[in-house]
Amino acid sequence: MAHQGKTAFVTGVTGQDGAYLAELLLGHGYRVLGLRRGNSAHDLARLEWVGVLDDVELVSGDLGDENCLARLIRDHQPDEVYNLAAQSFVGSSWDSPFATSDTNAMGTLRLLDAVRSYSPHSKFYQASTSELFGEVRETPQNEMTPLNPRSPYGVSKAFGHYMTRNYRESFGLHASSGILFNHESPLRGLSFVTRKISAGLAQYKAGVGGPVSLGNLDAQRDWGYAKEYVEGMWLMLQQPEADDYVLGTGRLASVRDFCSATAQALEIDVDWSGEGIAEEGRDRSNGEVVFKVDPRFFRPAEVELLLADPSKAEQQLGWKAQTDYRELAVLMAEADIAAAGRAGTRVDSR
Ligand code: NDP
Ligand code: GDR
Repeated sequence: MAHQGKTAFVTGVTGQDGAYLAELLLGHGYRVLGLRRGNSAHDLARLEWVGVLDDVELVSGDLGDENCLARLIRDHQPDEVYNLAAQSFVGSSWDSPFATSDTNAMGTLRLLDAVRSYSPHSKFYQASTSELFGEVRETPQNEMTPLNPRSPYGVSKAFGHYMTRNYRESFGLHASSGILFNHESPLRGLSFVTRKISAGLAQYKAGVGGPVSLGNLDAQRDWGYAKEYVEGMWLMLQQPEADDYVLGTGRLASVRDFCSATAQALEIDVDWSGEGIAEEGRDRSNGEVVFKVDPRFFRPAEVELLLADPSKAEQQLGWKAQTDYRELAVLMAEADIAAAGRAGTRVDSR
């Protein structure tokens, strides 16, 4: 396909946000180069799902390989670089802190340095996160809130965040960080709690799965719809000056609330009882346990509450989240009930 427009280089293109961002950029007429580290058909499923697999130009590489990143940036001179690749599961970051840090911290530096050395005109987007705030001291959180990360993932992302700012200030790169609060979709990985709930409950509803085992039901998050958030990423790179922006809905819900919203979407009437690790949710229609607590899913250090103040993005980018967590639960449940019973929808063990 001949492209008259800009070229974007997207790391993490096989992930949830990568697929939606590729769709958005192609819609704007971009040539999209996507970094792919794997070689299985499985990792292309999301690009296929959004219908862009044939339009994204996949290039092989890894954030661990600085020569490869330098070569790709030098050869393609992209107008925009979106660094979405990461070991993005907070829970695994305690098991693999070195690999998490190498990808999320050093990988970001490798890419920033390739841009600085070989294509300094490229605009750069860094996938920063509300996990930077960790154990919060003020609520809601905005761009000025002090960082206090509470997991190896959060610490690794703090390095990437500060390095992006440092390259902006030191070398004049147009490098922006999006501090994005949790955003979900039917493309969300099966380990993350919202998708674990929607896929698990859809399997229960379809008669092919048992109860959904969860950790901390009291954790509260600001959950939005991923498809809307990639628009915010793109808008950040269309600004005359690079900057940092918080994206979120400005509304809170607990893990338990998300369970109840998903159950409602699937017309399962849940009766909650018990406390702590004895808490459970039963299907009123037959008394079967549909949600239970399993201490294996508690984290060594929990982030109890994250709530965005997205007013800067609203004022400066004209960006505003549209979908709240209940609507999100409905659209995820609908996608998972359609898929339930088909291969490849089993809920991960963690
Ligand atoms: P996913 O986990 O769905 O996608 C991560 C992507 O990174 C995958 O394409 C994965 O490839 C790729 N990747 C992992 N390690 C490497 C590596 N060493 N080299 C190259 N590619 C690699 O994440 P999301 O789409 O949900 O998130 C996108 C980004 O935004 C991440 O950086 C995440 O930390 C951050 N973020 C996400 C939020 C959310 O709520 N979704 C909120 C805030 C920030 P493969 O397919 O091979 O595994
Ligand atoms: P998070 O998302 O850690 O916020 O990181 P996740 O969905 O994993 O957890 C959210 C909250 O739910 C609690 N929880 C469980 N979590 C999982 N995964 N599995 C469970 O069984 C479970 N039970 C309760 C967690 O303890 C937590 O409090 C996501 C990722 O996308 C990051 O990459 C991103 O940076 C942040 O969102 C913003």
